[in-house]
Amino acid sequence: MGKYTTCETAWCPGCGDHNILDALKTALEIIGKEPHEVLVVGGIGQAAKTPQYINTNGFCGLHGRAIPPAVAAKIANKGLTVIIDSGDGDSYGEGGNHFIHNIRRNVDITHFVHDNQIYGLTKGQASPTTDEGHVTAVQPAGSVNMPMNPLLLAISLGAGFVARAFSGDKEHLVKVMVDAIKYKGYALVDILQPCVSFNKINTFQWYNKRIYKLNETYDPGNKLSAMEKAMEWGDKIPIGILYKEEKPTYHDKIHFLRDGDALVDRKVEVEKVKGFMEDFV
Ligand SMILES: Cc1ncc(C[n+]2csc(CCOP(=O)(O)OP(=O)(O)O)c2C)c(N)n1
Ligand code: SF4
Ligand SMILES: [Mg+2]
Repeated sequence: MGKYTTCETAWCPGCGDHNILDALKTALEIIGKEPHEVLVVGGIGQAAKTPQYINTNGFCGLHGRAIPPAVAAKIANKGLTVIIDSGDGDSYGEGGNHFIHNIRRNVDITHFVHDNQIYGLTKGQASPTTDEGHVTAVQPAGSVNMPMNPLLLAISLGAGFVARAFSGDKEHLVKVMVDAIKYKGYALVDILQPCVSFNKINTFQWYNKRIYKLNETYDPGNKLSAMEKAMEWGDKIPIGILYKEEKPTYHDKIHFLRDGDALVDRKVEVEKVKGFMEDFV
């Protein structure tokens, strides 16, 4: 048995979440960090239960609030490998504002989004990535909103690692996860994840018919091609690393964080702090 273990989950049999949890475990085994060196963070939702199912450090935030504690943990403890594992609603809907502004910060964290194009836990309402016209129990005439394109948004905001994977292709998913975790800076992987109970449209078969892998002739360093690939959705859906660029992280730009020990390992100089506080009395 490896260092990483998972436990029984409350997910439906056949749900795409199972493969993502397995792939995460395999990716962490490959990377070789100890479980205590890793923090997995979720918000609320089916996907967001992941931190409860793997033997790393874990944190469950409020709905839409996976990104702020993940960023805070990395700022406080730069030695931690910080991974967000959460849903499309959590990451792009309730957490949309955090998604946008933390891309701009480029903190060195990895963001895996279980994108089932639906609110799974609350039984199938439209999420930000639900296709227009998709009929749900509370959108009986079909979703009227245009779906959000998280990959295009992330690339346009300057994210340095933007990828898409599919929960039905675990081998490929593991490879993308390993590259994303190793990347220095904010890395987004949107993982297409069929919700077998509440999304009867975007099924394993639906994705299998459309998905194709980007091959070695594709250049992930070309931003315009990456944007074009991010917009490809319909009869053909590309998976793989759409965009990759090395760039300075938040810690690289703030010397106080970059140099010296992690904040959690520094001595707090109480007398100095008292002095500052007295200025405000
Ligand atoms: C602020 C807030 N709004 C709504 C909810 C209700 N809620 C809980 S989980 C959920 C849906 C989660 O969807 P997603 O993030 O896509 O995860 P999934 O269950 O599909 O994996 C909603 C709407 C909540 N808990 N908090
Ligand atoms: S409701 Fe959907 S997302 Fe949630 S566990 Fe079941 S199949 Fe998976
Ligand atoms: Mg969802």
